[in-house]
Amino acid sequence: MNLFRRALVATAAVAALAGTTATAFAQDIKPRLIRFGYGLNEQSNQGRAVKFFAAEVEKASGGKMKVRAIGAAALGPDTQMQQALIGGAQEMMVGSTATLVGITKEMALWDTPFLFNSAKEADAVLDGPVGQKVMARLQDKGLVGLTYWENGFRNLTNSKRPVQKLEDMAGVKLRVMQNEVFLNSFKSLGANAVPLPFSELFSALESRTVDGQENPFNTILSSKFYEVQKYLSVTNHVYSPWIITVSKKWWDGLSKDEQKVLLDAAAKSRDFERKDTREEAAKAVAELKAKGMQINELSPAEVARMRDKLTRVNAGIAANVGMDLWNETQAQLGKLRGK
Ligand code: TK8
Repeated sequence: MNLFRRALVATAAVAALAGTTATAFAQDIKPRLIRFGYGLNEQSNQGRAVKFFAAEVEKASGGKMKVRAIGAAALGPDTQMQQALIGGAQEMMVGSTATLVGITKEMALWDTPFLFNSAKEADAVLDGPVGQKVMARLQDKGLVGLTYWENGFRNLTNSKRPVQKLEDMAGVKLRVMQNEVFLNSFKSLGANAVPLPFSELFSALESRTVDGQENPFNTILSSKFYEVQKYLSVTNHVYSPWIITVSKKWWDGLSKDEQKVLLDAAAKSRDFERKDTREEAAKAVAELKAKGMQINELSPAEVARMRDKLTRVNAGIAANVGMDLWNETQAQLGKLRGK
């Protein structure tokens, strides 16, 4: 080995040692088991992103922090997991922001029908000051929000008839999330809205306890709703975020290094999840058609009629989340739209 090569090898060895030291010794990281619950199945966009997050945490903590991913609502529906986090019986979860409104009323902002016109707008507002402010409100309630993931724009499915116009909603028994805004929105569209946890949805559709539901394309596909739903109407009536939350009780006992591992992994998982979800959504319509669903778009005139009915719930949301937050959101959206 010549001198130059020997020097190179020595440098590499020192660098490798320094790397090990930094991850395994210098950082204040203890062995931790993190029970991370979620509602969809392992094969869904939610399942893939939780898996990604788990791998990032293990890698960054030198294998000390282990994430046990528990999907398909095996730890209970969103609302039950939220209580487990608050009480400290479970460490982490990801779920719909819509099921958090009973804990933090500001979360209802995201339930505003037609709030965002594009995923780009959603990213800007959720990751910006408004989104961070809403997330920070969880802390007084025993939860720490880490980041928003994309659930997506919601669309309507049912087993009765294609919904082409407002009147077609009449009498459709429609499952909605356990959330007042969704309940009022669909009642005002003429549907018979029934709140149910997601974990009970498939069997409710299968047994015809309800006729329909609304969720993004990805979920209609991954939860196999096409097996029990014939009609899909592309309504894009609201953008749904998911949010990663941590038990504050547990979080407060973590070292700064441990918290950083989770924050960094959350940030990476956000980018992974949004990209993966958007790629899947772009292909989903063709797949759902191939699975036998009858898909219809709504005419612009019908979308306008629906929008008109739905935006009537906006005043109630604004009052509920507070005018300051509402106005700040509208101001940012105005800027984004170049107004
Ligand atoms: C999954 C739910 C789901 C939501 C729903 O836990 O309930 O319809 O869209 O993603 O949060």
